[in-house]
Amino acid sequence: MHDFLSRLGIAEVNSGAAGAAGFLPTTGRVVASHDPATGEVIASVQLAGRAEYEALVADAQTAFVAWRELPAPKRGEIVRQMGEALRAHKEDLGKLVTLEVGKIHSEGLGEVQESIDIADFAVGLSRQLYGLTMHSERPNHRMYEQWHPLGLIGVITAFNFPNAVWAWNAMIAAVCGDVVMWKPSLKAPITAIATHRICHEVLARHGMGGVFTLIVGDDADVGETMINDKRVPLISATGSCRMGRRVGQAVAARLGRCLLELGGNNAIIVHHDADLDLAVRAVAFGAVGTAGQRCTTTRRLIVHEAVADALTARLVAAYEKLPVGNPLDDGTLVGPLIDDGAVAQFEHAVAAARAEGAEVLCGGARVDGPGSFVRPTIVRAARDLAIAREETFAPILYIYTYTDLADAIALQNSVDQGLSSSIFTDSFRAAERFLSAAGSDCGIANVNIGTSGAEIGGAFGGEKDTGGGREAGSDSWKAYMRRQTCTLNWGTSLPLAQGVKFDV
Ligand code: UN1
Repeated sequence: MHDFLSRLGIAEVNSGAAGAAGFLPTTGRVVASHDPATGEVIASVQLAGRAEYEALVADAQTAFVAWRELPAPKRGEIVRQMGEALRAHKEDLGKLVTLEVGKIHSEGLGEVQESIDIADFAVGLSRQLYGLTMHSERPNHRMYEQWHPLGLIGVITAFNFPNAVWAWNAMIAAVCGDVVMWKPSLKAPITAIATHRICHEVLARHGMGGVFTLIVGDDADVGETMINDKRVPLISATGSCRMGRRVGQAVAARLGRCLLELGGNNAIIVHHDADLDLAVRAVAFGAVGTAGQRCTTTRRLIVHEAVADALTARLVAAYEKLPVGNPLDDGTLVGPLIDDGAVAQFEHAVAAARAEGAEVLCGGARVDGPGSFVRPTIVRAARDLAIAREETFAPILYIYTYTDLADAIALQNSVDQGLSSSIFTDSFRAAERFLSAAGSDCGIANVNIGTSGAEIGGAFGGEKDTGGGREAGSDSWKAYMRRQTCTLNWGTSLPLAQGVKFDV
């Protein structure tokens, strides 16, 4: 076992449930987590089931009563210490992210940095959970709104950001006064266990161990129980559109709240006046970074016909030099896909594109040998491809050409998903048009930067089948709180609003 795993407290077989006092004994099936670069087992987890779920809900509910009483800036101070603990473990945790999900080391570190950043953001926010005051129409009345915590938040995360997406939710929810139960992906449970342990140690020092709980279990069992549980007023879920539909329906049926961050099918438009040096670098990072497994990955490139051949040639040349290999090795830019199931989906998409008459310009095949590696792939599409309307979690870039910017924007917007989008142009008019109400329909719209790699300060999320949720910065915190409108009468009469008379 790697040294850094023992420093993170990872055993060969780990418990899949952690409550107020720490990890609990579990009795479910044992699931191994594999290094996607070698196929070797990293460590295993004994899954938790409904009995542990009930115990954790009880811990969380007890913790909530104490946590919500603590002033928000005091909660912020504890979150600050969690950010410090993540800083102290950044190198080890970043390596674990790389080992377990295959993103290159710099991206593994970047992911932990994203968690540290959101902790810092949440600390400041803990003194800025502002409500508005309004002028009452009645004399001697005061109106204002205040924000209270919701309670227990269920956070369901995907494998591709096994650390940061939980932190986006957990750090913000914590300063808001909520408690969080985390159900991570079974494809990345070890990162979740290590991350939880680091933060739990800080909470436990303050006698607040139940504020964050962790449950590693099956969707059909634990996941379904959580999304149908009225004691969990908000479910924040990241994953596929299919998963989001299931979560959305179950939570809506009990009139709960959802925060959904689902699939993307993100495009970059490259206008005729674009700086192609910037565009090549941004497209390569957007399409190939994290081996094409970000929800913000660039999947479609829509290029003005005047620069299409030049840009395509430069991209193919850049792709052919991309170092594919073990993500822990210095110099590697493309690691493996998460598993062989993902490789099969990649192969299916390439075959489907060929069957639709598209031309594979480079890549298109898996890499022989151990590990779930594929070659970064560029597909030239002479017409709209059905397969390009689906989100395939792999480094496949579909290139289209256009003549009129209006057509490029329409093509970009024509997919079901609406997460991220970009335009490369030096034209003020083209950029503003892209950003206008008639422009990109996505939750994120960028100019001269790619579709992925958003900062935590903005609200993160997208429209249409992406689910409509917003996480991380700006005023996303409001999703984790309930708004209360308060009217106080400090006078000696009881005037009614709207001039209504009701004298008794
Ligand atoms: C995700 O893929 O689910 O903007 C999140 C980005 C990252 C977050 C991606 N900051 O690419």
